[in-house]
Amino acid sequence: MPTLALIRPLPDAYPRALSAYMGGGTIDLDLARTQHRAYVEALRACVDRIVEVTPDHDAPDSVFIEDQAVVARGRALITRSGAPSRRRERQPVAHALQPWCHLTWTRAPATLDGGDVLQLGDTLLVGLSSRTNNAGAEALRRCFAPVGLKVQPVPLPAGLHLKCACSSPAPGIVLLAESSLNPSIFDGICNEIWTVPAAEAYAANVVGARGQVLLPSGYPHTRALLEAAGLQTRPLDLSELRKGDGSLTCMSILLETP
Ligand code: CIR
Repeated sequence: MPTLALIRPLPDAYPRALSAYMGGGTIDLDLARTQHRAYVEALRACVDRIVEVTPDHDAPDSVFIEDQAVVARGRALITRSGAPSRRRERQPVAHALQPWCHLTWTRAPATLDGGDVLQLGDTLLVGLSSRTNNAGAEALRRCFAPVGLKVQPVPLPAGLHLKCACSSPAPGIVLLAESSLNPSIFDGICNEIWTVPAAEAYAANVVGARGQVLLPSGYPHTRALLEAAGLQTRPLDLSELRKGDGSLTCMSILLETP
């Protein structure tokens, strides 16, 4: 169970964030900041403590901290983003993780974005995407094999990251956007798959811990599905964060601390 969340404030340069996938449109920076603050407040229900990494106001995508590290079982693999403009973001994230994790660095030619990695029990699913290559998946395997985690690569048919199509709202459960990935990739590594209708695909990315689930507002079917399972939902307006191709998991790194 995660105890701590690492977050990074929204930078002044955020209106220039990469937006080649679901984003685009003019970003209202003040509204984006309000939405990000509401996200951080909602996260308090999921962890004991929130630690803020120093902002980098010249790095437009730096609020999307998830992409800079994969953390599990006391280890952190500091990634090497598939987006060259994002590589400056990793050093401060590594520094912030140092008190709790044994650090390993991803080296060229490997590329890896944290948004492509979903942990389900003893397995790390890794999306092979425009951001993550085979060498990145191999770096992940080498880093986490000593702590008993297996790595299962999944070629991504579409989308920015693996977790744009799926996430885990509670232990053993996968929330999967309809028609996005072959459900057989989850065989033997989760207990149940809950399918989100294609029209609500954006809501397949949620943050869940301690029976609480943060989800984007405006997705009633997904919300009802989570509540019917006894989870408490916290809908959040993400309009300005989505314009920068952001979703919920990408704005934090959750970790278990001793
Ligand atoms: C990017 O293109 O890298 C950012 N604009 C969005 C990153 C979103 N990250 C994530 O979903 N893990």
